[in-house]
Amino acid sequence: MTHPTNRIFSGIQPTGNLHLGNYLGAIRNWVGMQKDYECIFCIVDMHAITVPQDPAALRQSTREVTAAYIASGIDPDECVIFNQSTVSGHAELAWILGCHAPMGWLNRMTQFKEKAGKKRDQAMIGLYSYPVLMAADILLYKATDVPVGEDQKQHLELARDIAGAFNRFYDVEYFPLPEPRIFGTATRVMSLRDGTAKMSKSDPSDMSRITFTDDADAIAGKIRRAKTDPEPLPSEAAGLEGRPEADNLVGIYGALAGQTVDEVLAEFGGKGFADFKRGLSDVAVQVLSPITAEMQRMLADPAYVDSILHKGYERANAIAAPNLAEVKELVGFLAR
Ligand code: AQP
Repeated sequence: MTHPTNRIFSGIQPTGNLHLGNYLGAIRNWVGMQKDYECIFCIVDMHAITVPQDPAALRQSTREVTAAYIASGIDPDECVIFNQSTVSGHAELAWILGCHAPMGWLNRMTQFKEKAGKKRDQAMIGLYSYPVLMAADILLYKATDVPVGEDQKQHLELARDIAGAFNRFYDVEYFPLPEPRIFGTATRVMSLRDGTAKMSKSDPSDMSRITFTDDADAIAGKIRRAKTDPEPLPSEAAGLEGRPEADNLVGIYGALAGQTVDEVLAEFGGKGFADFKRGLSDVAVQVLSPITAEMQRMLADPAYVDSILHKGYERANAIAAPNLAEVKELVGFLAR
């Protein structure tokens, strides 16, 4: 049984406009990994429908996320880029793994609790079993490493537990246990309206996030209206404690400009937010404008985007299909 030695799997849900959090927390790090790893970057449309989606919007978002990957610097010749639903092995393996994952493990998942809220009984089974599908995504390719944000760490640990349970039950080292790659430098970007809430596609307020479809004026407007506090910026990182909005904006500036928090504060410490926000707008526009322009250029030619996804499907399925056949054999399913 062969195991790849350095294969990455990661994905983003096509649930709306990608935002600065997706870029700084995920995509930008992937760009840096493609030289050292065999990379599979998925647009996880099956995960997207764990909450209601409009079909036309889902199709459009799938193309947008694909274009955003490539415009951000992911090379479609080097990396496999595809949408999850085209490779049926994800659903098939999720079923098999779901038969090896006790409900007690899933009951601990905090994302389900947060997303289902108080209406737990009305939440869909798909939302509940989301982490099993995520385990299938990773294990279908025997990925060795998974870049994850802090928020997805618990799901990855579950994927490792499920892989271990499967291996033990069939008494075989079939699935490698995927390692989390949590970036020390990855930024957890918070909402522009509330420094304690994650910047998110599903936040009802568009003013809470900077998206890949915002032009320079929109970016500047959102930053200008971002929530702050009345104090000037501190001169050292310790002074950001208890000031979530200031902390978030300084963190974003540093991530975009490639500076540490102390370097940012060395420049802006003692100044008011008006000066700082002008600087932040400039650096945000500088980084995002070329990406959004390239994305728009690609989206004007949907057939090109679809051709990338089709090529990605063929490459992904070529890895997935033999793995799934081996899994079915181990489970004891008679082949056609
Ligand atoms: N605010 C964030 N800061 C840093 N990283 C973030 N990511 C998302 N938001 C931030 C990272 O982006 C990747 C893909 O996320 P996803 O779309 O699959 O799901 P999500 O984490 O649930 O993102 P959203 O925007 O909050 O989507 P919705 O609103 O649809 O649930 C992940 O690597 C994530 O860490």
